[in-house]
Order: sequence, then structure tokens, then C-alpha cells
Amino acid sequence: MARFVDQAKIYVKAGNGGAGCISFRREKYIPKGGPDGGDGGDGGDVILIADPQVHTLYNFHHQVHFRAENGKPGMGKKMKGKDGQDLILRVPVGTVVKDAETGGILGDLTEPGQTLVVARGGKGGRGNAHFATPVRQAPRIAEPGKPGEEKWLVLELKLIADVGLVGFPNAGKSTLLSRMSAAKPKIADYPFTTLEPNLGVVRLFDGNTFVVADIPGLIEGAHKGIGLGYEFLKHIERTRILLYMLDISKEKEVVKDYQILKNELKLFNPQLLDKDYLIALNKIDLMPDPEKIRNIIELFEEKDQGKIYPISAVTGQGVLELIYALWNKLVSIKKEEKYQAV
Ligand SMILES: Nc1nc2c(ncn2[C@@H]2O[C@H](COP(=O)(O)OP(=O)(O)OP(=O)(O)O)[C@@H](O)[C@H]2O)c(=O)[nH]1
Ligand SMILES: [Mg+2]
Repeated sequence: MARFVDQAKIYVKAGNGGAGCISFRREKYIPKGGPDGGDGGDGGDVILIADPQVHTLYNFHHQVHFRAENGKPGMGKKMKGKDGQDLILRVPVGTVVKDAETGGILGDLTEPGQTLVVARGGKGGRGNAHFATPVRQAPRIAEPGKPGEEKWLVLELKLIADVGLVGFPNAGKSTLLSRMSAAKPKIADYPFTTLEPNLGVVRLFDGNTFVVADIPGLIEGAHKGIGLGYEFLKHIERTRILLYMLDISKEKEVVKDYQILKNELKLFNPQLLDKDYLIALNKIDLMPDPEKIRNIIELFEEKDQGKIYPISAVTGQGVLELIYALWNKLVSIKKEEKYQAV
């Protein structure tokens, strides 16, 4: 399977338990009250939850240390200290969680809403009220809280991306993703709106699905570090199909844009050009003359003919045809893979 991998290493520390309290009852006319120290509160857990609104582990590259709240100490009058709050970390669906030290898999969060406790809070210590015995009526002992668990984790996002979108900034990649799937990437009228890859699941009427990855736009010289998109090309190395997105309203420049994109891909990894591909000519709503669209298609090489889909990601025109073309291609690639495996 083609997989989209993204990684992060984080430190998690659950809350310590609060200390048990040493205290004695103080009442009028009773000079020596019994022990009434309450228990400490339990430390909070660190919990991961798979959230469909989260698409990458990008945020975990900025903040690396995460601590849940400690339990509060116990108090007099047998009052228990407050439990520490759990710390909930939202990760993308498809996150595999490993113990960084042992490499052992702690869990695989494959379902939306699925949770995994990665560090358990320490139990609160018992207060001295627990320690009175007939021979020791005024115990001056209480337990300390237990420490919360701590560990380093490796998070690995292993979503399956079947189709990778490749295009200049502003070509409409994120707009197309949002039209084809439930994903809600940021869309704006300026280049480099997308700063991190977005994934969307495309659902067909018959219940079949495939995953599309939208990556930051590429520009000429990307391989020399110009712009943003180059390092993200690794995310489409494992997709089965590339979908080139071109802005047809740039008219004659469209073919040149396509050549530049292909060249940048080639410089990154020549094998990218061996992948199956389709070409979407986006923004046809800005081209009212169908004759003009036909003329532009004719500017492409012979081998690209038949792979070109004029669409409007904004109005939706042509998008359904494109979705089914991608799906049919995927089905035939999967068949071929099976055939080769035999
Ligand atoms: N008229 C028209 N505008 C479109 C169409 N698709 C996208 N746009 C507009 O083009 C601009 C860029 O769209 P995005 O989807 O953010 O483009 P992108 O390719 O993801 O851009 P980067 O993230 O910067 O690489 C936005 O203002 C969109 O509204 C379309 O089919 N027709
Ligand atoms: Mg974008």
C-alpha cells in the first residue's frame, strides 16, 4: 500500500499523585482529636485521541514536552486532594504510537475518537486517617503520592494516500481537495497558502474510497530550495497516481507550467515521472470559450492526450468525471499489482 508517513518524537509525563495529609481533629473540649488527614488526589493521565480534524503531526514538531496535572495534596477533615486533570492530545486518525526506548507498539489509532492512555497518573498517597491502630492512635505518617509515568513516544502517521496533487501555488489544489472530500484545507487567493500536507478521503457513491494528498505548491527552482513544496515531494513518492493541477486561465503558459513541474519532480526523484498520472486543467469557469479550451489541450504532447480533465474546482464542473477517472486508474493499478505479485 502506498503510505503517507509523518513522524514526531514527544515526551509525555503523567501527573504525580498528591501527598496524603497529616492532620488531627481539633474540636472544642476534645484536646487530642484523632487523625483526619485526607488522601492526595490522583495525578492526571496523558491520553491520545484520534481526531479526524487533525491531519498531520506537524504541531508536535513545535511542542515536544507534555505534562498532565499533578494531584493536589490531601487536607484535614479527611478531605481528599483534587485529582489532576488528564492531558488530552489530539492526533490524526492513523497514528501509530511507539515507545521510543523499546520500539514496542503501544497502540494504533485507526478509528476516529479512539483513545489511548500513554502515561498513567500516579495514585494519591493515603492520609494519616488510614494509619490509626488501637496502639497508635495519633499516627504522624502519611504516604507520598506515587509519581506519574513518563516516557518518550514516537508517533507515526501512516495514512494511505492513493493520489498526490502536484501543482503551482494557487492552482487550486486545496480547493479541489475540499470539493472531492470532507477535508477542509485552508484556501486563499495567494501563493503558499498550504504549508503542510492535507489528506482527504474521497467517497464514491458505491461506498468505495480513496485518499488524496494535497501538498504545498511547487515553483521553478523548487529543487534548489526556492519556495516551499520541495521537501513535501517525499509524501507523494508513495502515492499510486499523480494528479497535475494546472491553472488553465494562464492559457498558453499552461504547457510550460506542466514542463516545469515535471522537471522539478524529475530532479527530486526521476522515478516520479514513471508513475501513472492525470492532468487537471482547473479554473475552466474563467474560460467561457470551449474552443479555447480545446486549443490548449491540443498544445499538450500526444502521450498526455486522454489524460487531460478540464475542471472547475469552484463550480464542480468536470470534478465527478475526474474522480471516476482517478478511481478507474486506481482499480487497474491495483489489478496490475496483484498480477505482478502472483
Ligand atoms: N475561478 C476559479 N478560482 C479557483 C478555482 N479553484 C481555485 N480557485 C481559486 O484559486 C485560489 C487558490 O486556490 P487554492 O485551492 O488555495 O490553491 P492551492 O493550489 O492549494 O495553492 P497553494 O496552497 O498556495 O499551493 C483561491 O482564491 C481559489 O478560490 C476554480 O476552479 N475557479
Ligand atoms: Mg493549497
